[in-house]
Amino acid sequence: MQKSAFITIIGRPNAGKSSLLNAIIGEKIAAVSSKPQTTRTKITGVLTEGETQLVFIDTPGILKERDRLSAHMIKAIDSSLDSIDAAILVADAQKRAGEQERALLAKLSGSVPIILALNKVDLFENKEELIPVIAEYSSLGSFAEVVPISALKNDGVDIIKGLISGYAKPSPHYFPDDRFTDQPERVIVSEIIREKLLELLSDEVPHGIAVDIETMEEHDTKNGETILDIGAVIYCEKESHKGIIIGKRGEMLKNAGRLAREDIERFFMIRTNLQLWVKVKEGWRNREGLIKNFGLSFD
Ligand SMILES: Nc1nc2c(ncn2[C@@H]2O[C@H](COP(=O)(O)OP(=O)(O)OP(=O)(O)O)[C@@H](O)[C@H]2O)c(=O)[nH]1
Ligand SMILES: [Mg+2]
Repeated sequence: MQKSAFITIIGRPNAGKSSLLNAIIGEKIAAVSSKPQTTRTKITGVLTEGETQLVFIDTPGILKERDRLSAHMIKAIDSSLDSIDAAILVADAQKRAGEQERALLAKLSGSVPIILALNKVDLFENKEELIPVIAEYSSLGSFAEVVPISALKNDGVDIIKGLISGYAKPSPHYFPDDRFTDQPERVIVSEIIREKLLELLSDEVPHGIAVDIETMEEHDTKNGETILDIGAVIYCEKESHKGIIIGKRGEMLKNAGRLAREDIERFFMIRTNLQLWVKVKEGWRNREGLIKNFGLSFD
C-alpha cells in the first residue's frame, strides 16, 4: 500500500536546514551558504523509497519582519506548517538554545510530532560536550526524538529518514516516484548562481540580490555535441552594489560565473555556456511587483 508524509524543516537562520534537505534527498536542490537568510522560499524535496514517499519542505530561517521580502519569507514558514505529519527542528548544537527556537515551537503548538535535529556535531571535539546541549534544547519543549546529526558529514541523516518514515500514512503519492524536487530547472539554476554570490560577496550586497534566468536552451554544435546556453540577469539594489558584484576588471563576476557553471554542469550533466549580466532594481525587496516577478511572493 502506498504511504506518504509531509514534513517541514524549520529552525533559525544558518542552522543547516537546507544542508539537511540536500543530505536527505542526496541531491543538491537547495542553496547553502555560510550567510544567514540564504533560503527565501519553501523548497520541496521528495524522497520515494518503495511504497513510501516523504515530502520535505525546507523553509527560510527568519522570524523578524524587516521589509516586504522578509514578510513573504515569514508567510512561507507559516504556510509550511499546514497539513504536515511531522516537523524537524534543526538547531546548531554549537549555539545556545534561544528565543528563535521557542517562537518556532510556539507556532507548531504541539500539533505534530517534532524531531529535534541537533546539527553540526562534527564541530565538537569531545562528544561529551553534547550532553548539556541536549539537556538544554530538550527543555524547550516536548520532542518525539532528539537526534545529534551532521548534515555536512551525512552523519545521523539515515536515523532521521528512518524516524520520519514511521510517520507516513496510507495515501497515494503526491509526486511521480522519480521526481526529487518541485523546483523548476530555471529556479535551480538561479539559486546556484545566487549561492555563489552569497559565498563570494560580503555585508548587505548578496542579500539584495535576485537572479532571473532570461534564456535557457540547448543547441547542437557542428560536431554533434549538445550545449546548454543560459543567460541570467543578476539584480541588485544599488548602483554601488553593481560595481562590487562585477568586481575589479570583472573578476568577481567571472569567478561566480565559473563556480556556478561547474555546479550547473554537474547537476544537469551537460556542457554549459553561462552568460551573466548585472542590473539595478532600486529597493526591490520592498516592491511587491518585483518580489512577485522574482517568484518570492506568498500571497
Ligand atoms: N560544520 C558543519 N557545518 C554545517 C553543517 N550543516 C550545515 N553547515 C554549514 O552551515 C551553514 C549554513 O547552512 P545552511 O544549510 O545554508 O543553513 P540554513 O539553516 O538552511 O540557513 P538559512 O537558509 O539561511 O535559514 C553553511 O555554511 C553550511 O555548510 C554541519 O553539519 N556541520
Ligand atoms: Mg536554507
